[in-house]
Amino acid sequence: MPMSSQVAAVRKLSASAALTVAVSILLAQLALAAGKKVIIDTDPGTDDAMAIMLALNSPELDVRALTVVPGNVTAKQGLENALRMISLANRCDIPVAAGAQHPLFQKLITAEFWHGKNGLANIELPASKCKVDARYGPDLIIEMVHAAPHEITLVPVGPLTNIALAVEKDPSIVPLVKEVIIMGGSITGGNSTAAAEANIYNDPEAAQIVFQAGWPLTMVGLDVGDKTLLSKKYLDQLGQTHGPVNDFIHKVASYLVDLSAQFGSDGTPMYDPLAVGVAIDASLVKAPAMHVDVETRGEFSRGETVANRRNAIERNVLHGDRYIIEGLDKVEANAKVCVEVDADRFLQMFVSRLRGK
Ligand SMILES: [Ca+2]
Repeated sequence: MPMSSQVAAVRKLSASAALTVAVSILLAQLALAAGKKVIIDTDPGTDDAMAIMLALNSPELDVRALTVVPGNVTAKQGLENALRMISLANRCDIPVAAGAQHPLFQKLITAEFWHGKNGLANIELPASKCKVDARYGPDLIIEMVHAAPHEITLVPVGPLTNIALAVEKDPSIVPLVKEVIIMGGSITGGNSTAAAEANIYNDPEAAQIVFQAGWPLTMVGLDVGDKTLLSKKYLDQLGQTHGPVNDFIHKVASYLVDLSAQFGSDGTPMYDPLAVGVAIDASLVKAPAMHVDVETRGEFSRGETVANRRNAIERNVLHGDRYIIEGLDKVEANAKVCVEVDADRFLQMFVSRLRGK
């Protein structure tokens, strides 16, 4: 082949390679523009408010619905809060559905003590322009998962009642859900009790159903949330810019930072927002695989997420009057448990997404 033909061939090849690269970039951008489809199941809730607004202002996510569960506040108050927030964000296109009215087997424990009388730091948002979706939350989850198989990520940031009801009603959704990213649990002690974190403590039976369902599950627990403190520094950054959502979240965060100060902390833990953060970018956390069970009995430990760090248990075999350890039996991991977080990177992302919104 003469030199000029070789050059032409190379040019042709480069042009086609460049085209391939351009097409893949375009496809990647389109995928990003579409965003990861998420349903947020929430008990709104101050940190729920921050989580929802983060999700709505993150291009990586496509929020398909909010389903409301009782927890921080009653189901009725939670629904009102969700509707007002979605209206403030001008997103009446997102369905907001009511769900369970109480935990599966126990009385509800509400947390106005931490979240303010209305659950939203006593901030009175304008009445909602958006209307409630008529569907029942668990049914809406079932319907959406079947309509977009392998595409929906569930982000439950309240007690797991609605998710458990959906699984119980239609177990066929389990292999069709892309993943479940939960705010809840802890492997280093609780906040409701010495052992239990509040979302799990509020419905341990529901949590056990969700943890054992057999889908890809990530637990963003109390312990990593406690390492992710929104301090005055970040609050002040958010206070420098303005917009309806920016100003609302600044007020919510101010309330929480003041509340934390009363309990001797330099900032407010970003529990629910971090679960949304992990949905946006899983590299924010380190999350080894473990087998997690939820304690549903236990004199002191009801609601504890009991994690097997070794993914094995001893095999004890009865010989006469005693058991003898004869080896180890493997237990399969059922959750990725967040143990470390790049807190500063997350907090910078949080502030940057909400500035001026
Ligand atoms: Ca919550």
